[in-house]
Amino acid sequence: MSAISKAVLLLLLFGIIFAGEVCGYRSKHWRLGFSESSMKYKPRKPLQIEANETWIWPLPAEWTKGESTIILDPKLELVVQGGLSESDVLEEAFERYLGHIFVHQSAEGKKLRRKSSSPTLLRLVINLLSDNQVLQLGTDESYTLAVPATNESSDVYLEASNIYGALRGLETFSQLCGFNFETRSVEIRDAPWSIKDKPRFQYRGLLIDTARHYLPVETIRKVIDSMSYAKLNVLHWHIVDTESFPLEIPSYPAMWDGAYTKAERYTMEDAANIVEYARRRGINIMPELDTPGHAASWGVGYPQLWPHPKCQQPLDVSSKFTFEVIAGILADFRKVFPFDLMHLGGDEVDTSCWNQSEHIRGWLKDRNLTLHDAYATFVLEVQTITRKLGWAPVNWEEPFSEFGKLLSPDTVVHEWYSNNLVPAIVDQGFRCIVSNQDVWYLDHLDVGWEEFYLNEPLADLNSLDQQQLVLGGEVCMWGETADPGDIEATIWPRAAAAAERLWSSPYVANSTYRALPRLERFRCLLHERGVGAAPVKNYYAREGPE
Ligand code: CP6
Repeated sequence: MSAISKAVLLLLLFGIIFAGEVCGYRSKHWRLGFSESSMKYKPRKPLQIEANETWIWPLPAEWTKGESTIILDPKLELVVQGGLSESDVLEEAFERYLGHIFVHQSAEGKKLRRKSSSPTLLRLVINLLSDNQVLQLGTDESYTLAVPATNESSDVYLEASNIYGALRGLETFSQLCGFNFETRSVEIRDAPWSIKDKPRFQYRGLLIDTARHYLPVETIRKVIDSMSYAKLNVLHWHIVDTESFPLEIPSYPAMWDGAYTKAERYTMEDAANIVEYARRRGINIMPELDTPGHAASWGVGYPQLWPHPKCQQPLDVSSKFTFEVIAGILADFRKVFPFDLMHLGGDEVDTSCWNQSEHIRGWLKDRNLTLHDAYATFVLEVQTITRKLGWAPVNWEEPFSEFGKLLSPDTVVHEWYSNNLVPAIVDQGFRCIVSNQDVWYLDHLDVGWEEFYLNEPLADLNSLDQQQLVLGGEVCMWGETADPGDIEATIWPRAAAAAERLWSSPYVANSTYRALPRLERFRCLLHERGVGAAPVKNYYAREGPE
């Protein structure tokens, strides 16, 4: 190849690549400690994506873009029309997003606002196709977003089936906006934009664990805020476990004696407020009551639930009182948790304790039950209580593996432990949530974002019927090693990698190489919004000097 054709090829290559805002964190300090010559300052490289791409995280289903730049007026107005002509959820959300979009201008005061003589984009019109305001599993979150090519006399147009799709569209809209530090205005580049978007999976979850470390309500609110930025839609609240029982239970007022301290508790009103706070961001709360294992803290207030004072779990399977308590707790839960799904745990049950208790041994013998039978009886009884209260039960995978055929057919099986159990779960006709512990457990700090990104929930499922039983997936922030001080940095940015896997088409979101600059930028967005996300890549530790 001649030198000239090489040069032309290089030019072409650079032609299709263009630079975005400088929002990477290639610290100039990382070279310290290497040779003297490498310590001189080098400007950071701007983040780059290919010309036909978008920065939006997670990637939308379809988009087209143009080449003009339009300017957004800080006095942008919201107009809601269609199925609802006003919506406090959307009005509040719009105000929040204005705060995110105009963050620099609001910090610098009114004098930087654009003069009204210059044409700016003034209206955001949201057209709702229905007045449905119920948020449930399967609520339609699709939307279309059109940003015009010019400022003059045109609106940004967002259309959605309902307010929750509109919330997703507002998030996308906010990610198209950027502050231009030369003109000191907020602009949208590459207009006109036409975006058609919908989630790949209806269940896109994050687990938090308030038993191993208490999380203040404010921390939970911040986690909910950050989930909405990544379009996650279910917060799985693992409320109680062996270590503590932090939630008030009106039917059994001594139950929260099992909390660490009086300060480290939630009232039922706190719980109801969290549910409503999440709903206003398009996020359902799925509570978990883990039985019969992981429940020793229940016995602090009610010691009769322990098989034996020295052998405190699983909960006493032989006593009526155990199931009365569970029914009471679930009835109390039902008043504040409206989501269709109720997580009943059922994981990691070591039944040997039942054999160490004389009265339970006698109970088993009278009924001719094995320990395994008793475990099944327990889980099935709790499922029955749960179904009577109008929930579909969710269980971790162990009950499925141990006695799957006995489970109620509407059970959602939550895969986590066995590598590749999903095909077996859907073969039996059960719905499934995927949380493969090797790649989607956030407490595993050595697992990188690329592994989160590349986990495919539908791996090895060939038929559409099988695939449709996979509701989606969930990343798990188990609380043994994370507390309010580091939970954001442990969740983000890796949860965002899974969020794109769950939202976006696998045909588009298929390359970590292409995702990297976009994820770096999404992390900047999290920082701008006050979320303490960790570095995507620690360049100091992972790379040598250039
Ligand atoms: N707590 C509960 C946990 C875990 C599970 N259930 C867990 C197990 C293994 C790992 C991480 C978390 N801490 N209640 C399993 C679903 Cl590696």
